[in-house]
Amino acid sequence: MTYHPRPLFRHRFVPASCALPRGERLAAPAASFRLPALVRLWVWVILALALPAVAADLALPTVPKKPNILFLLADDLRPDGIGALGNPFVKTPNLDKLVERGLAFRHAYVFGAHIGSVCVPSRTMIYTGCQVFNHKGYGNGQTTTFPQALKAAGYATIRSGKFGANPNDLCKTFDVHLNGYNSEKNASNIIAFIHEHAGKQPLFLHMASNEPHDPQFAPPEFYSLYKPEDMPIPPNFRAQHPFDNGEIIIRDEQTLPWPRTRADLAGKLARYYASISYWDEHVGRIIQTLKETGEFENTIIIIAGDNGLSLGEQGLLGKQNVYEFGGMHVPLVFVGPGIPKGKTDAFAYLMDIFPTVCELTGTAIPAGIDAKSLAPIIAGKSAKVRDYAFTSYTDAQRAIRDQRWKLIRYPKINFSQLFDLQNDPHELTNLAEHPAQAGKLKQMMALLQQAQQQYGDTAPLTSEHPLDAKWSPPVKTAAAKTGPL
Ligand SMILES: [Ca+2]
Repeated sequence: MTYHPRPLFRHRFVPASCALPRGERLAAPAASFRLPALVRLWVWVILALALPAVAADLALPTVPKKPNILFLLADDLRPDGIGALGNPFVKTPNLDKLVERGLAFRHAYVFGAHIGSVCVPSRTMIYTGCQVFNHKGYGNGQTTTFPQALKAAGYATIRSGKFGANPNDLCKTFDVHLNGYNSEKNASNIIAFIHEHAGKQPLFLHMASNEPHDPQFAPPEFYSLYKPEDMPIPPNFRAQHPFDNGEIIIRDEQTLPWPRTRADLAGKLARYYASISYWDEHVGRIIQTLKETGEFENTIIIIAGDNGLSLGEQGLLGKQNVYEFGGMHVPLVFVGPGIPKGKTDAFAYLMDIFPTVCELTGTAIPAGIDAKSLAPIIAGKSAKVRDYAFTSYTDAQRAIRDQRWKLIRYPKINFSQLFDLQNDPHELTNLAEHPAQAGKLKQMMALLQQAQQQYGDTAPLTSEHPLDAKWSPPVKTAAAKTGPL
């Protein structure tokens, strides 16, 4: 697919009074005359001076117009949270139409989180392009932010969305930063901004939705779309996680009681999908507005979640784990002019969105950021920009994966898990203790140490005095705890 800039002049208009009947030509002048020599000389001088400017004007229609950017970031959206990404249960008609036209990164991740509110480091990395161990760049306000880079390139920028558990100081670097509280109001804020600025400047529209984060808000008509008894239960569902992963009873994990039951989980899934459908409805309103204002064909759309979420997998409910169906694995889709249709297994981080958008819009990528532009993958010039994906959660969990193997290390309990993702995508069989995989375990551990060194992660992978891996749920647990985590 090639990029076709919108022509500066949409129509070649010829007034009817100037049109000639077919086959007729303009008659030659009936007579000619010669100007005096001195006057002819002056005419040539004036023409020589004026021609370059005229030529430059004539060249204008070939200069590509900067595309608009619509960045849809949902809160706690899993990589299977959109129908067109392979989920037959969730209803997302508007997002499906976009995803079907775009390029989906199936191995996209949050780089890591140093606190339980995974949203905060994730969004900080998205807005700075710097990873959590980069103390010079991460969230300290000393680097150029994503909106600042686009603003310097001429964009009008707006963020409407979640305020809680969010780097609000960084968000203030958007021209407009609004708290819409829900998808309906966030979409309305974005729509008003489109009407105000479309056609005057390229637009950077960032909807950072509150949904589908618990309590999975949606109006009743969306809840009625899903029946708990129809909800699928994941193949790696467990009533309780088998060991203490270092963050086993945090708030997110208390949104349902222990032991997990299929009935409780089905109710939560139904609410989760309802909240996604509600978000989808209002994404549709934004798309409709872009179409009505003639901006849609010149808009690059990015669809992502700020972090993933376990929904019963391994007995977990939160994003404070590094399983594939956990907190770090996220959806990421690019759609729009110049972007091919399809899927890629290339590894990507959410923070890569920033330099990728810069490259796609001809905007300078700020120096000193850790993120990498995915534009070479989008353009089909390269199959990958990384050989592996490293993820982390506090000092309690580290993971490294390549296209087949994944190692998870729990340093506080000196425990490892090795999974063959090619044959075991649900991480059901731990091969770390399997004698036949001793070499692979050693190799992946070495790769993990290499990644730690690369990114400046100094956390130890082994404890001298390991904690007890056994755990018991609290006797008293409050169901459906809510908050901005
Ligand atoms: Ca989140």
